[in-house]
Amino acid sequence: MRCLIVGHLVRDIIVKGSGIEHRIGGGAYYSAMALSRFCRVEILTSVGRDFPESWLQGLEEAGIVLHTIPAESSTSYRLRYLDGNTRELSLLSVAERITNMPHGSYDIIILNPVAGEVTPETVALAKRRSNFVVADVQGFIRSPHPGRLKLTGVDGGIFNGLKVLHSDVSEARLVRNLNPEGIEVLLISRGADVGQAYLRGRKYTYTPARVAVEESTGAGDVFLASFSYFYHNCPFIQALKRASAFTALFLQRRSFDFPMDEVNELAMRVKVERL
Ligand code: INS
Repeated sequence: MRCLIVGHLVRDIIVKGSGIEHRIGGGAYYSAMALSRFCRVEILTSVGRDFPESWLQGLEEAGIVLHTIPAESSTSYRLRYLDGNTRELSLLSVAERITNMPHGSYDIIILNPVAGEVTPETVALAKRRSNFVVADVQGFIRSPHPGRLKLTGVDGGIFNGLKVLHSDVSEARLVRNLNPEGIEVLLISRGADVGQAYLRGRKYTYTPARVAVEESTGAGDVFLASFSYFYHNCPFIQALKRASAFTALFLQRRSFDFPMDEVNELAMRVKVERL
């Protein structure tokens, strides 16, 4: 399987208590790492020369192919964690917008921007290139101007026709005219709490497996990518349970090298109900 992931790789500055860590991040990074164990992954992104070479090498070593639009500076966020699931974000710098796409056919295209870099035209282009396009709301509703994160809004019409759309519950409120029937699967997550999922407009709830989490960076990105892969290959409820378990194991370990057996075992503890 060949997958394209579109969005900025990010220089994350993670602040927890008095500790500071500089790490690679961005929805594209977490989605790509989650998929790299299952598929051939390419990332379409934009970074500047300030992006550490060793981080790019790490991606190449994971077998991920990069298509890079050069930029003056890379996108960078400061994420200050107040507790495992609560954080404050500040945008420090932004790379270039992504307005084109590599040619070729992809089994899955994941649009996972972090700072408004994927335009409605790029969403339309992706829909012409693949019949399995998925997206995360987060980067579509963020202002691209540096400073304390400002949320704008987006017209949900651009998401009609997508296979999967993921949104955090607080972000979903900023999507105007969001139409669950226009999207095959709509996933609305609430951190560790009960989430909602719509399959062609039919509502379900899911209760994620409980794990101890120190920080939640990348949770939505891993959930969206793993769900998309599982949903490409198995029925909806099974895909939802597996994606929720996969995300829980990632958050618990902050690595992707756990065996699928563990995912399948934990998936049995995820409750999905049709309303
Ligand atoms: C993180 C992560 C988050 C996103 C942040 C990003 O690395 O990808 O999902 O909200 O903006 O810096």
